[in-house]
Parts: sequence; structure tokens; C-alpha cells
Amino acid sequence: MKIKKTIICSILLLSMAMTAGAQRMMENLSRGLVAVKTTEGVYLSWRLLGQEWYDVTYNVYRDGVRVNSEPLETSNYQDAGGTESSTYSVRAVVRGVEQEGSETVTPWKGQYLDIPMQLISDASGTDITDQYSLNNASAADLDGDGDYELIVKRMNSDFSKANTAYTLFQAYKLDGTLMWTIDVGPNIMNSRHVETNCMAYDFNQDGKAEVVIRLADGSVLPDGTVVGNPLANYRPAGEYDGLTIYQTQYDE
Ligand SMILES: [Ca+2]
Ligand SMILES: [Ca+2]
Repeated sequence: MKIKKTIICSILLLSMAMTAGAQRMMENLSRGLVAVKTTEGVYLSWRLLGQEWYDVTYNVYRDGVRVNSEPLETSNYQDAGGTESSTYSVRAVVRGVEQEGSETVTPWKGQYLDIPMQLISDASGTDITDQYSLNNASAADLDGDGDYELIVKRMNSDFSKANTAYTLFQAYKLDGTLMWTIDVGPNIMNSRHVETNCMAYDFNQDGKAEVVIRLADGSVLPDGTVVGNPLANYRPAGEYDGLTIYQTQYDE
């Protein structure tokens, strides 16, 4: 009997381990409440979190007062009484019990969120931002606070060997705070479709996203570490002089 029980326990443990191993990868995100002023008041939208697939509804609070008469079965709401100065919070109601309130937000000033990018300067301090175009972006929670950050590619497509301003990746918080910069250096060529892409996700599930970027000799990481040979510049002399690929199309 004792052996039999041990075997049953072992099977149960193995089964539990297999179940745990098969869990879906997820992000631990905030409610992500967004409010946008419209001609019909304020439109609100928020995340239905991964653990809320069961019996959940929501209450919307404007300036601390609940505005919906019945709990909402959707993750958005049009508040006819909302104004640009209203403050909003959302509370999930799980099996009849109202949960803690979300972050409090005010409506965006327009139909989109304007995130200012930092100016870019050369070694002498001259503003060379115009040499760059804003390219792809990836969203991920880099610092584990539940809010997404954006990793943006700021592309410099002047491939001449003499040019020392290279494509950058920068991470921004949604309020425009710059978190870090990676300079890809001279040995990664960039255009709309070439070579440098960025992938960001919490691959190891520790709550903070990792960023995967192709780099090369001379790339500079946020802490100043240079990848490989800092002096390497494999650009062929002369071949790309005066050639700025795709820059015109981007500016349009
Ligand atoms: Ca974050
Ligand atoms: Ca991680």
C-alpha cells in the first residue's frame, strides 16, 4: 500500500510539474486605462487582464464618483458627461466584489499621445537630429512597473565611411522620459527593411522585458560598453559617399 501511495504521489507531482511547464507566457501589466476626449464626451478603454477571464465586470469612476449605473461587461466606456479636465479610474468587480482602483488618468489632449523624442547631438554638441528619421518601434515593459515603454529606432541612412552619426535605438517611457540609448555603430547598415530590427518581450518571465537587437563591432550599449572591436569600420571607402538610401522617401 505504501508503495502504491508513493507511486500515486509521484504521478500527481509529475502531472503538476507538466501543467506548470505548460503555462502560457504572460506580461504583468497595469490596467492601461486611456481616456480620449471626443465630441460626445470622453471615451475610455482599458485592459481586460489575463486573469480576468471569469465573471468580471467593471465600474468607471469620474472625479471619484461612479458614472455607470450597472457594472460594465465591456472593457471600454463612452462617458457623455466627461470633460478634458475629468479624472478617471476603473475598478474591476470580480464575483461581485469590487477590486482596487486602477491608476488615475486624465484625457489625452488629442486623438493620439504625443511622445517627444530627445534631440540628437554630435560630439561637438551640434544638433544633428535632422539627419535622423524615426523608424520602427517595439512596445514592452522594460522596468516591470506594468506600463509599456517604447523602444524606437532612429535611423541614420548616410552610409558613407566618413559619417560618424549612426542609427540609434532609444527606450522611452510614455511621458517622454529617455531610459537609454544604444548606438549601433558603423557596421550595421540601416534602411527601411535592412538588418536592424528590434524585438522586446519578457522572455525569461522575471517581470521585465528583454530587448533583442542585432549589433556588430563598434556598437555602444547603454552603459558605454562597446561591442567587439571599437575601432572596426568595415564600410567601403567611397562606395556610399553621397548616398542616403530611402531618406527622401521617409521624409515624405
Ligand atoms: Ca514599464
Ligand atoms: Ca525578463
